[in-house]
Parts: sequence; structure tokens; C-alpha cells
Amino acid sequence: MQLDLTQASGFAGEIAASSTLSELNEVKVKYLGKKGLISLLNKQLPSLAPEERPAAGEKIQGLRNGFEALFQERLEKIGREAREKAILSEYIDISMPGFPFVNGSLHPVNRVYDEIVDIFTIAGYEVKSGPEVEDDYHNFEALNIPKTHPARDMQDTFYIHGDIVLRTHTSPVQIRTMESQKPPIKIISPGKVYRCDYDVTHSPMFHQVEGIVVDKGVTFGDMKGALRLFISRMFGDDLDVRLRPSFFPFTEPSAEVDMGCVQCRGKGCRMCKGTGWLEIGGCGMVDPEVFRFVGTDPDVYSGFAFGMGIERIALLKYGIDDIRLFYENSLKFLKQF
Ligand code: 2U9
Repeated sequence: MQLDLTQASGFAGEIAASSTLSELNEVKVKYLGKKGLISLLNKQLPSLAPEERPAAGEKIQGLRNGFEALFQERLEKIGREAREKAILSEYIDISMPGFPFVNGSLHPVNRVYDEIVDIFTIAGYEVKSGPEVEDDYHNFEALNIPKTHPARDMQDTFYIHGDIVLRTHTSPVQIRTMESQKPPIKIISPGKVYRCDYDVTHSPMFHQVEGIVVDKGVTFGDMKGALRLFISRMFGDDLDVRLRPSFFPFTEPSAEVDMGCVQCRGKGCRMCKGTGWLEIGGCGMVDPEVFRFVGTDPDVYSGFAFGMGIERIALLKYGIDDIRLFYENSLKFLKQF
């Protein structure tokens, strides 16, 4: 009896033909596995003549060593090739020019918002904020806007449920501040407000900045001075300021604030409809009734308040004629700022 080594001659070719780890493993199992060729040959040993067994055993061991060496060599080669492939595929040419980086810019309403905050903080005002979802008391009642007042009309106010509304102005921030803080008070409250309105000059969400100054001896003259300072910092110091009598439930007396037209500087043009004036907000002395709601004695303290729409200021500053442009998110429009 002789060892049958005919099958052993296929090993080298099959190893060389394996190009993946799993193919290589299949060959290893076929030749070196538990049921592989080497095991089969070992099982044939007992059937050989005793004197032939040592030489046959050595032959099988030689074959095993040869197989293992070839297998190991191929394994390392496949590993090396895979690493080289990975390195090549991950290669970054750092000398290539980069992609152009597109710079974003602040939204025009945010730019004006920041500018307003800067102007008033430099003038000594503190910036306060409050909830956008408000209760009826802080949005209306404490501002001397009784249940029957037209400003509460369903067409203007977004009602959430019962007594809860989206704030229609930032005035509740002043109410909350006065409830928790004794005068002197000198604050502005910029932020989002909501009204059921939509056309060229109205958006259902817009930004307001309101301000209030409360102390002993605060006058109507102080108020005009504060507004003059703001307008000159925002639009230039050559523009006049004019106050026209008006009515708000929370101020008495009340006035509309006009400033010289930003386009013709007061001479009269299409923008100001030939009047030389543009309206930018409202103001007035805090109504004694409002002081009573927050527990401030109107016989000891007086105060002025004002309110402006930030979009309106941005429209005037940048010469835009449609508020809706601010909320269409057209890059063509936004890129100009
Ligand atoms: C308290 C007391 C008084 C805030 C004021 C105005 C006048 C005003 C409008 C301007 C354009 C709102 O955005 S707008 O539509 N605002 O005319 N606002 S006085 O007066 C207050 C606020 C709070 C406690």
C-alpha cells in the first residue's frame, strides 16, 4: 500500500487562484481542515507497512508545512493588497483647490433688531424678554384693555384656548417687569408678536420693540428726547421728530411718532406721499390705571412708553416696500444684506 498524493498537486494552483480571504479559507479547509487532505492522509498511515510509516509520516508533515507556508504567504499578500487598495481609495490630494465656501449673512430683520438693542443698551436700557404665549390678564387686562375693547377682536388676536393668546404686543413684558421690580425701571422688550393680519405692510408674526422708563419726575419731554436719540442713531441726526396726538388704552396722553422721510430727508417725495414725514411708531405717558394694576403709585411715579415695529424700521432703513419679502426666504433678496 502506498500513500495517494495525487490530490496534493492542486494545492499550489488553488491557493494562487484565491483572491479573497473567503476563497483562501475554502482552500485551507479543503487541504488542512479536519476532513481535509492532510487528515485523510494521516488516516491512511495505519494501513501502511510499519517500516514505511515513518517515511510516509515525514512526507505528510512536509506536505503540511509546505501547504501552511504557501497559505501564509498568500494570506499576507491578500492583506497587503487590501490595505493598499484602501489607502488608494482614501487618498486625499491636499494640493487640490478647495470648494468655495458660501458665506451666510444675518437676516435684515435680525440686523436691525441687533442695531436697536445696541442703541438702547448704550443709552442705559436693560433688555427684557417674556413668554410669547400669554394670558389675557398680562396681554390685555393689566394694560387697561377691557373685555369689550376692539383690540381683542378675534380678527386681530390668535386665541390658543380660553384666556390664553399669542401675545399681540411685547407690552406684557413691561407689566411682568413692573410686577416684580420697583422703579426706577428703564427697559426695552424686543421680540416676536402675533396678529391675524396679512398684506403688504402686515405679517401674522412680526417683531416689536417697546420701551418703558418709570421713575419719579419722568416727563413727556424725556420721551421725545429718547425717541430723538433713537432716530438719530438709527437713521442719521439730520431727521426731525414729530409727535401727533393719538390714543392707546395704556398711555395718556398718547402720540404717533413721525420722523423726517429717510428718502427725501423731509422735502417731500413718493415714499412719504409728499408730506416729508414717515410714521415709525407710537408712544405716550404710562396711564395711571396701568400703574395701579402693577401696584405702582401714580401719584409718586410717572413714566413714558413707546412701541415700534422692527420690520417697519427695516423697511424704511433698506427702502423695501413689501414686508412679505422678509418671510419668503428668497436668497436673491436675502443676499443683498
Ligand atoms: C406698558 C405701558 C405702556 C407701549 C406703546 C405704542 C405706544 C405703539 C405700536 C407701534 C407700531 C405697535 O408695532 S406697532 O403696531 N405701539 O404705538 N406702544 S405706547 O406702551 C406701553 C407698554 C407697556 C406697561
